[in-house]
Amino acid sequence: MAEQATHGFTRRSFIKGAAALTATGALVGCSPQTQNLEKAEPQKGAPETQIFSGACRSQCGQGCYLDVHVRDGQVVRTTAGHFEDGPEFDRICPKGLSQPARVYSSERLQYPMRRVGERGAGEFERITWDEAISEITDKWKQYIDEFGPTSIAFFLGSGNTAELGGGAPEGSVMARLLNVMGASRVLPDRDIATPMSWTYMFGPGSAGNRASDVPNADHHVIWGGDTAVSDKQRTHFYLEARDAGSELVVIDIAYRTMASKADWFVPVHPATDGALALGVVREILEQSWEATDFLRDHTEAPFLIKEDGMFLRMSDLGVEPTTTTNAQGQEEKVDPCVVWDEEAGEAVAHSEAKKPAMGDVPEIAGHAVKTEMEMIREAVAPWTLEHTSEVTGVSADDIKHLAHLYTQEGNVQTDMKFGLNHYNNGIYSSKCVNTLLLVAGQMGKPGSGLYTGEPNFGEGNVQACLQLPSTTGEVPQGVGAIINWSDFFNVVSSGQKLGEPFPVKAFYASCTNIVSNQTEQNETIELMKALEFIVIQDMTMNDTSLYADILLPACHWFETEDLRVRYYGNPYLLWNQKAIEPLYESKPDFEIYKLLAEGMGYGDFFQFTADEYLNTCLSTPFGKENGITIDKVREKNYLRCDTEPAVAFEGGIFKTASKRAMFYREAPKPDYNMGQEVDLEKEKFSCYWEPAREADLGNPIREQFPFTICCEHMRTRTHTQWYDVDYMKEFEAQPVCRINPEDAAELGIEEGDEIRLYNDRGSVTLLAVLNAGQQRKSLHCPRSFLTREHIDGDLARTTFNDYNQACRNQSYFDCAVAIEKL
Ligand SMILES: Nc1nc2c(c(=O)[nH]1)N[C@H]1C(S)=C(S)[C@@H](COP(=O)(O)OP(=O)(O)OC[C@H]3O[C@@H](n4cnc5c(=O)[nH]c(N)nc54)[C@H](O)[C@@H]3O)O[C@H]1N2
Ligand SMILES: Nc1nc2c(c(=O)[nH]1)N[C@H]1C(S)=C(S)[C@@H](COP(=O)(O)OP(=O)(O)OC[C@H]3O[C@@H](n4cnc5c(=O)[nH]c(N)nc54)[C@H](O)[C@@H]3O)O[C@H]1N2
Ligand SMILES: [Mo]
Repeated sequence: MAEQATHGFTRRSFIKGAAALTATGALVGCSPQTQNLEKAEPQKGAPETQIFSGACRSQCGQGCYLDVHVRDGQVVRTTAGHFEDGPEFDRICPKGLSQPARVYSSERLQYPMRRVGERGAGEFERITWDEAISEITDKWKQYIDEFGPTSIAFFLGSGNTAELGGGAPEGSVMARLLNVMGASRVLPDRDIATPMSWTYMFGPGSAGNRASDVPNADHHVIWGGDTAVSDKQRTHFYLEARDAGSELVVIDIAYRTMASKADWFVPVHPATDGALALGVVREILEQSWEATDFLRDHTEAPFLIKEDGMFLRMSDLGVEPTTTTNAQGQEEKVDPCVVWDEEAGEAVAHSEAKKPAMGDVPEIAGHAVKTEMEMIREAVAPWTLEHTSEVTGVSADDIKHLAHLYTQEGNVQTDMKFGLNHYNNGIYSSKCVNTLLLVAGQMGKPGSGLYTGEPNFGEGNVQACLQLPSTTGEVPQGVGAIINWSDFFNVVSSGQKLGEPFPVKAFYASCTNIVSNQTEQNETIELMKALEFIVIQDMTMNDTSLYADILLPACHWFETEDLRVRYYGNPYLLWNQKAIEPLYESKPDFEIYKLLAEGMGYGDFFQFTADEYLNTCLSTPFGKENGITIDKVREKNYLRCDTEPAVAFEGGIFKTASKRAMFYREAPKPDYNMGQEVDLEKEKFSCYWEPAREADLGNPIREQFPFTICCEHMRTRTHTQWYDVDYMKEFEAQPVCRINPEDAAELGIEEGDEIRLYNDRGSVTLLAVLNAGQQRKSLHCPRSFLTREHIDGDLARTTFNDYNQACRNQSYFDCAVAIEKL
């Protein structure tokens, strides 16, 4: 395998290599390298090597701690850093190991530049920093005078997960700049559905158990994720648990790397996981295997719903509501939900009941009522083994086996990843799976629940960072307006938002490659053409940089100090030292934001040092309680932050108002407003499910466009980062499409053929890879290639840019296409 991967590649040998890699999963679990690499004695006379502390800061969720080796002012290699108090988190992967190639990449932006050719043509001239800043701020001031500050829209991507240069979505320095200016903020709207389902049912905050709890599970179910690719540094915990005797189950639409490691692989049709979960719940109830005590004591299953869909509350029994002060200091009405106490034979506030009834509750105070448990039974009734099997493709025996496993075979821990999230029905599928976990009682105890990685420090004290007063005591005016990505093109092209005039003229983006990464690329390109003035701040000449009017070169992570805050692979805050001087004329983002603020006349708002800003960020309740300051992080360059316990919701105490897990909401709210029509009935109950928009096999659109594309995340890149690292192309050289061999035979497609995938939105041409791990009519195309790397078109041109009615989430995988062999 290694030989195949490192020798000269023809296109054909690459394809074979790629297929083999996919099936057997080379590159899995890249292990710590420090021990082997650090022992070499320096050669006599050779320049001394200095080691600086660094971190991988792309949003792959891992955030590995790196030692950055510098010789003669040059980064010469990277190895895994060492945590004295957590060596199980000492990790590095090929991305971390190839960082030096990114530092010295020929794709780096070297100077500020001004567009001279047509938009998108990539023709620029070199300008000075002074020219760049004054050109930008002169334009911005003109727009503000004429159209107001909301005519300037900011977008922050996930490229740099450190606080000064990129940061948490809310609290970064860029967010401060736009708050000071009162500008608009465009939201990326991704990765929302599944996490939102957790908040919806379990309450806000971290929902998962931690790595230290992984060994306590008897079974691990990875549901919709290939962790060997997308959660590399957590995967070894699974493999160690499996070797120690736990069962590894993978529920996926294709046989990918983790399926190859699993004891049991359950293939499911795309976007039907919600249906599968409902079928499993029905079978559990059929066998009376549900966790009755857990449901009664720790969920809202016994809560009563009236015929009008509202909760039966104490006020219905004539008890006046009281008030309390909530965590935000606001007054809140308290009108507790009522349950039927079987022991007392009366209706009481849920917290007072000795034994709440789960069904057969008499009429109370003139109201016919139903428990949520009864509603669950009704909702799953249609999901018979036959029907579930027909929709999901999972056999009746396997559905029964899942029901047995989740209730009769000990502790089950579930890893719900973004395989469910990236469809239009992602919110519903995720809630149905949550329902299964609750009905099975697999939450709130060791070895159960969700495993979502380590908790992180979070976004820091966002409000304090945004509210820092200026030297003259002024407070930033706040975000001028929020624009959802899906609405952005309409707003820009129509000059209206929600039917009111809303001119947007200027766009500023940092840490993102939106042209490649947002859905429906042709629309993104139209958008980029419709905007009057575009500033892009990045490290590379990626697809988005090509559209800039002014390009600002940000320096590489190793060229400036920063604090790594957001990650799931380890529980640490990481201090990144400056290892080398910024190359060319690139600057730290922190400095660029300050220059822009000064140019706008807002310099007074940016008179803090990096340390002052970071200490503000660290001043969360947890930070204060534990005396966390930037100096403390710098003592060892890493600081462990156990912000959450090893077992989430331990003892079945949830973070909801009732402290019970919720299945039902009487007044759900969509999480965005684009003037869309909403049928709120769908949003109320966790057992509501509907098929995906295009990925559903039964959709009539499939007659014209029979295949779906799962544009999965790539092993050798984080989104589009590392596109400029040739070592990585030895493993994933160019865009390919994995297709089931029988489908290929029907279309006369052979391994390595050029094929065109198309629908009404756009098309892409790439190479076919025959792979028996693919279901019929279901394609996998690793995404993250730039347009120029495709034979023709771009994978991102095939996806759609609409949202679910209540959840602002891009549906990357919900995409039907037809295939043409070229
Ligand atoms: N190497 C690398 N790691 C990354 C990233 C990266 O770009 N590169 N990106 C990071 C980010 S921001 C994110 S959001 C995560 C994404 O994390 P994941 O969601 O784990 O990543 P994907 O590779 O997109 O994998 C989706 C998996 O779900 C499966 N799947 C697709 N549709 C369905 C379905 O309907 N049902 C089920 N059961 N399975 C389905 C696919 O076959 C695939 O195995 O990864 C993070 N980690
Ligand atoms: N088809 C398809 N599209 C997808 C997905 C999918 O599964 N399929 N997944 C989506 C998901 S889940 C996500 S999270 C998004 C991610 O989308 P993006 O957030 O756009 O991700 P990246 O491609 O990593 O782009 C980050 C950019 O930041 C730049 N950068 C890195 N460090 C710095 C820095 O310190 N300063 C500055 N100024 N720039 C820096 C990098 O050069 C890079 O151009 O992609 C989404 N797009
Ligand atoms: Mo993501």
